[in-house]
Amino acid sequence: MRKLRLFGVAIACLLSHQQSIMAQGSDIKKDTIALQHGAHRIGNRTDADMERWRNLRFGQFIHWGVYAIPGGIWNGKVYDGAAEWIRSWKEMPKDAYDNLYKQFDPVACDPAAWAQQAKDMGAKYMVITTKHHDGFCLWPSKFSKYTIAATPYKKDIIGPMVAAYNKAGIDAYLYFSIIDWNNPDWRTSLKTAADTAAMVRFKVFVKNQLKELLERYPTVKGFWFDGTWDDSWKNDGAFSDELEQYLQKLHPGLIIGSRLRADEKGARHFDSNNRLMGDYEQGWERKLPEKIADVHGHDWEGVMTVPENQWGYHQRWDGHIKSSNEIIEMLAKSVSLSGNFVLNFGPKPDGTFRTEEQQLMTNIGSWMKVNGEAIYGAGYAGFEKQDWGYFTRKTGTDTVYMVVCNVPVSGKLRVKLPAGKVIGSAYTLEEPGTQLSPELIVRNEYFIPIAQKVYTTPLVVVLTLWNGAAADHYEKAKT
Ligand code: JFZ
Repeated sequence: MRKLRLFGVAIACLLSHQQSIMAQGSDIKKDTIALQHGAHRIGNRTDADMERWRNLRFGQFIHWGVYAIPGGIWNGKVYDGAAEWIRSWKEMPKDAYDNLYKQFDPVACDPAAWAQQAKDMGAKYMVITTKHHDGFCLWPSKFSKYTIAATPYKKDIIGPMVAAYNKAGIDAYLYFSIIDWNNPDWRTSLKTAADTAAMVRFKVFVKNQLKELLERYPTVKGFWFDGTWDDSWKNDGAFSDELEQYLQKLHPGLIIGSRLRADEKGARHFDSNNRLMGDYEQGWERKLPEKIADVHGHDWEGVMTVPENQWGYHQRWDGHIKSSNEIIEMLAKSVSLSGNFVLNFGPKPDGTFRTEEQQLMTNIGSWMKVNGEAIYGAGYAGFEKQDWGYFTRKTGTDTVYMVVCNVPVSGKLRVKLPAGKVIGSAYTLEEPGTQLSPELIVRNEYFIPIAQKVYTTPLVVVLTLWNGAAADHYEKAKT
C-alpha cells in the first residue's frame, strides 16, 4: 500500500511538474480526478484549535476494556496477538468473551491519579478508547446494552476521565472503533440487500453514539477513529465525509484524523488525487517517518506501543520492550519532523497500571521536566539531520534545540549550520547557567564541547543563532 502510494506520489510529482511548466509559474497542482467526497482543504488547518493540537506534541493513549480481564491468556494458553484482539482468536470462545463484562469491576480506578501520572510524564493530551472493536462501551450509551452500566462497576468511566485529565490541564480525545463485533448490524462487506440494510442501520447507530459522546463530554477536542479499513466502510466515502462534516458542525473546532475518511472511489487517508483528507495524517502507527519529505508538509501524529504490538493489557510482554530513552528519542524525532507523538498504555482490569508502565512514565517525566522546552511548541528546524540526534526549533524563532541521543567519544558535538547562521550562544537545558564554548572548525561547522561524563538520558543543547558569516580560518587550497 505504502509503496503504491509512494509510486502515486512520484507520478503526481511528475504530473504536477509538467503542469506547472505548462501553467508557467503557477505552482498549484491541479486535481486530475473530479471528486465530491475527497479532501475539502489543501494544506493544514490554520485555526486556533489545530494550532493548539500542533503545539501539544506529546500525548498518552489509553486502551482499556474487558479484554484487560483475560490479558492475553485464556485457559492457560497465551495469545500472541494484540491483547485487545483476543476475541478473534480461535482458542477464545466468543460466548465466554461476551460475558467478561460481568466481571469488569475496576474498583482501584482513580481518574485523578491517572491524570496526575500523565501530567507528571509530560503528556499534554490523552486519547482513550470509548469503544474498541469488541463493541464494549466505557460510557453508559443509551444506544447499546453492552456498556459499563451493565457491569458490576456500573459507573461511567469516560466522563470522570475527561474531567480529571482536563483538571490536570490535559486535553481529551476519544478513540472510537467503527468495527463493532457486538452489533448484529455491523458488516465487513455488503453481499446482499439485507447486508446493505443492516449497514444503513449500523451507520445510524454510529452517528447516534458519536453525537451522544459529544453531548455528554463537550470539552473533548476530537475523535480518534479506527477500524475503517473494511469494504463496508471504505466503499461509502460519502458517508464518512458527511459524518465528518456533521460532527464538526456539532462541535466546531473538533479535530479528526485522516483514518475516518475514504473518498467515493474507496481511497483512504489520501483521496484519489493524493490529497490528505481529515485534519492530520493518522497513518503513522508503530512506525515514524524517516525524513521531512515523508510527511509532505502535513500535520501528522504517530502512535506507539511499549512492546512491539500490544495496546490493551497483556499479562505477558514478550519480545523487545522499549526503554524510556528509546521513547524519548522517538518523541524527539517526531517533533523534529513537526509531528505529535502518542505513547500507549494498557491499564490492568482493576484500573491500575503495570509497574513497567509506571516506571516508564516516571522516567520520561523526569526527562521532560528538564528538557520539555525542546518538545512543546517545537517543530522542524529546517536543518540537515546530523549524527548526534535531532534538531527542533520553536516556530518562528532563532532558538534551536539539539536533542543529543548519540554522544560522541570525542566529547565534542560536530554541528553544521546552514550558510548565513552563526552560533550566538550555547548551553544545555540541564545546566542552563553554564555557557558552552563552540569552536569553529570550518565555515558553518562547529565543535561544541560538552561535559565529559556518562550520559544516561539524551542531552539537550540550546543554540541561539545569529545571522552572519562565520570567519573562515582555513585557506582555500588549490586542488
Ligand atoms: C488498530 C487496532 O486494530 C488496534 O487494536 C489498536 O487499537 C490500534 C491503535 O489500531 O490497529 C491497527 C490499525 C492500523 C494499522 C495497524 C494496526 N496500520 O495502519 O498499519
